[in-house]
Amino acid sequence: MADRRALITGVTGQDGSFLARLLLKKGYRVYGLVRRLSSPNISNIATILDQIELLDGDLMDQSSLNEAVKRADPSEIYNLAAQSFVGASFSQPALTGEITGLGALRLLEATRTHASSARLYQAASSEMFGHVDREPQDESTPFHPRSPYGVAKVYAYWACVNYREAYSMFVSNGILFNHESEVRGIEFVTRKISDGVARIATGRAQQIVLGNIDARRDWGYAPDYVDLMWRILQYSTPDDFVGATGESHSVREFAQEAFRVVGIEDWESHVKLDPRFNRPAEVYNLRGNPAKAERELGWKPRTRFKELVRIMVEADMARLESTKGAT
Ligand code: NAP
Ligand code: F7E
Repeated sequence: MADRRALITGVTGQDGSFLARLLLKKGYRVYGLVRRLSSPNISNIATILDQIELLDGDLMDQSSLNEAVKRADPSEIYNLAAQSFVGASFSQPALTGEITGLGALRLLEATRTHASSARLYQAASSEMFGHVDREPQDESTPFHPRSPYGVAKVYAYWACVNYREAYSMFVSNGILFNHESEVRGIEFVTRKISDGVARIATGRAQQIVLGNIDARRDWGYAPDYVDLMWRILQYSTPDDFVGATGESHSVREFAQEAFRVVGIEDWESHVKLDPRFNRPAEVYNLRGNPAKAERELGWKPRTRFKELVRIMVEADMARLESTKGAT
């Protein structure tokens, strides 16, 4: 096999940590970009630290990206780093634009200058569709982002298309719908619920406080989606693909199913609504059509809604059981 070298930005995050494991299994040499924090955030990659090489760098800093790309000399680059929380993008819009939008441009520039034949994957998002006028959404659905995060992702998406057209680079966008897992960040609604349900079931808490529980999302399982990222970069040409399950469920249904996993039926008595968690502009309903990825890449999400909820709740229950006495 030719020397396959991958550089992953966002390697410490949910998707980055699953993708690093997938690429190691496939025999890649894996480099991960990590930014400096006062306390290193490496819990998701702790068990593979001896198999990957970490490179210092930040999407805010062009020279660090140049150095990381030169050092890794990658055949594939996965840009997964972002300020990825939609809620925070309303309170930190300029920072989100810098990291999630301009950060992608900086990485494209580093790639154009130092690894122009590398294939680059951009983590685009269903948040770009935002206020939708059709269902399900696919690669031809117009963008109408509803948050500074969505706006920044649209910028990054078009920057990628532009580098493809202007410099004939192999740059592809994966327009992925929500995907979750047992290592999903705690502020996202699915993990907030699975963690909250586990706390209630083990007597550590009484309630979960949520915002708009009528919002609907197309939720899949992150390990299925990192496999799609890899397939997108193995395709014959650079292109854009939607990744989704094709089903949508409300936050309310997610909560009901999560409480069902632990045998709590009167779930509504454990859920409090607080407008503090509502967003200035909401994305009410997203459901994707993954037909192109299925047809061209042979990709199919394997994990369905109920199984996803069960995986997440059981993982949080196990984590709390293993730290008995802790809060
Ligand atoms: P995540 O868990 O929030 O991970 C984000 C990663 O970005 C972390 O490793 C974080 O590092 C890193 N990062 C943040 N700011 C950075 C900066 N200035 N420079 C370098 N690295 C920085 O996100 P995820 O859920 O894995 O998502 C991966 C990507 O897919 C993101 O771009 C996200 O926007 C996009 N996306 C996600 C979904 C989804 O449902 N999960 C759907 C569509 C698109 P620290 O550990 O230092 O914070
Ligand atoms: O919200 C509603 C909230 O924060 C989902 C990111 O990975 O997916 C993610 O963005 C829905 C929204 O994810 C609470 O209003 C109700 O309608 O889990 P979320 P998101 O905004 O869909 C996309 C595809 C990405 O690209 C992003 O990076 O749930 N909701 N109550 C709540 N949301 C949160 N966070 N907390 C609540 O209490």
